[in-house]
Amino acid sequence: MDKDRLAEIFEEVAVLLELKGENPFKARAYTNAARTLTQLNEPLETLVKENRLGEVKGIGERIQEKIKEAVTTGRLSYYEELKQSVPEGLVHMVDIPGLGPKKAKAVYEKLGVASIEDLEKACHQDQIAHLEGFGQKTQSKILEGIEFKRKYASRHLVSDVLALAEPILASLQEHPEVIRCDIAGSLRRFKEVIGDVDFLVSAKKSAGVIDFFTQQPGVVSVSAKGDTKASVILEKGIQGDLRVVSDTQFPFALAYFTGSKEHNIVMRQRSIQRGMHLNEYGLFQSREETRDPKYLVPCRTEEEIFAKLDLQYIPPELREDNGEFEAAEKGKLPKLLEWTDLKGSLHNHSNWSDGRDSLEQIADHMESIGCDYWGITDHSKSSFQANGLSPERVRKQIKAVNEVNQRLKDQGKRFRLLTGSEVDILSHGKKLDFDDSLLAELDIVVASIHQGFSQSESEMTKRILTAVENRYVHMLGHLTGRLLLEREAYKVDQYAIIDACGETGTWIELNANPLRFDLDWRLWQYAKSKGVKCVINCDAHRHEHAGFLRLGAGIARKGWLTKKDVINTLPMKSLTKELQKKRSG
Ligand code: DGT
Ligand code: CA
Ligand code: CA
Ligand code: ZN
Repeated sequence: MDKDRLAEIFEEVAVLLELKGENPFKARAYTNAARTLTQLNEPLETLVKENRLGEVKGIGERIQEKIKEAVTTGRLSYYEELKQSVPEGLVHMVDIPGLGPKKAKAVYEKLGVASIEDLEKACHQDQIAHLEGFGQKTQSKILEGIEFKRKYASRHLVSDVLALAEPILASLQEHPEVIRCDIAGSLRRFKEVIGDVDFLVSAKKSAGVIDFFTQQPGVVSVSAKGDTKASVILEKGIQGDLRVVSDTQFPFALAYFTGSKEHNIVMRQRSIQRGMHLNEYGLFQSREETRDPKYLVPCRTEEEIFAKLDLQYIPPELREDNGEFEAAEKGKLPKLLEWTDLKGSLHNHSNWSDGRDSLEQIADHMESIGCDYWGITDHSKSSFQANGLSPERVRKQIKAVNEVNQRLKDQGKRFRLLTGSEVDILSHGKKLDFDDSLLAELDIVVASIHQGFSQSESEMTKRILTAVENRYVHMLGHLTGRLLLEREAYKVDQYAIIDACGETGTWIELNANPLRFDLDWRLWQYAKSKGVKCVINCDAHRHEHAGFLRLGAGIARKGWLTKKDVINTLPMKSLTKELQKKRSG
């Protein structure tokens, strides 16, 4: 057990002791010990092995024994027993602003309230206000605290976080004292869902930068402000952390705070195997944990750190300990897709179904932002809630698309719309919403599920497989139907579907709507191994959704995809050829 984990445990022990109403000095001793541990410069193992715990200031004999036990056995029986004796919900209650251990204990003893949910109920029933020492004001503060904790403890879509973080990064970059700055953490790794944003800055002096950061537009409140760190709450309740370091430390801190934790652990191990120590302060030529500059192995950039550990530069999106080390060791990391490789989106909607814009408007806009083509795949008739098209309307739309294309051609433009349909995979009879004869008339056919979500996994899988086996279906749309942070995926055997797609030459969409990112990035390496191509689709319902291409590319990178793996990097001519393959095969 390392000192950070043990420090966390000691903090929790202190809370548990307070909840049990034990002597406050005893609780404080654990809080102090926790702080001492995090500031320790040596590994605990060394101190224990050499019997030198007594040298550490502020740690009494009783706590020394606990440290020994934790370090040698990896467990702390005292902590485990304490935990058993206090309801778990009560521990969570302590974190509510306006409550704390003393009040939590009182509420528990007097009303038997032992969870946040029960506490909220008791507030609404006006029970808390009538407890001795509480009152109306405290009660409403507790309710606010619960609200706050729910909202701000939540997780956020990468798109929302990016929209707030990028302007702040840009403005930090402009600050005169800032030397280098970047975003670290899960946002830099491009996770689909983000906890908080981590900004990192190098500067000669930090005070001005910290003030500047806390005054940025988008900052709603400042939760903490120190000499080298600050935490703020941004709009939508997103937390932002800033750390200011020296420019020498910058690349090391950037690598450390980019994570992931799992990736960092391997990096650390690699440094130890080479007689060094890597942490947020630097890479040190030392067999012990240290931050002493005299052992520093200077590195100007992350590239140099990786090189010192005999690794190719690992792009942030791949830092999940998901095979990147094996590949980087051999210099075999793929050259990841760039979003600018994308030439258009093949699954999109117009005002013929539930989109906002007309065919003319879509063509002009997508041409103006530099696309080569744009697929119009409105809903099919069974999606009546989305104004799905009947076969007659589909045929009319084909004509309308051709007219737009004729106009573009006359204007000497290269851009073209493609005709298509997002055809429903029906829930019964294992069928698609349109006959093959109609599908054969379209440039692009996307098959998706929009109804009958509650079927069993085997039924759902079979249903989708009929679409895969149809020679006119080019690709599957949003395979699992998940909506991040809103709706779980329906049950489906994704591996079986991927296998079948590989066998039939069917593509799978990476739906780039940030609520979906479906197929998930974790499955693309498998899909690739089965020879399945990816299509990064905006599923656009309005012009602004064209921006999803960039987000989708980020997720594709996270899934290790290269330009070659993605169909809509192809120029029009090769795309048209690819679109014919399955049909004629
Ligand atoms: P999030 O914010 O939950 O979306 O995810 P991250 O990855 O941004 O996590 P965060 O903000 O808690 O910390 C940023 C990075 O700092 C994390 O990816 C790795 C590094 N880090 C934080 N705590 C630890 C730790 O205890 N051990 C190691 N090895 N790395 C850590
Ligand atoms: Ca973070
Ligand atoms: Ca953080
Ligand atoms: Zn769609």
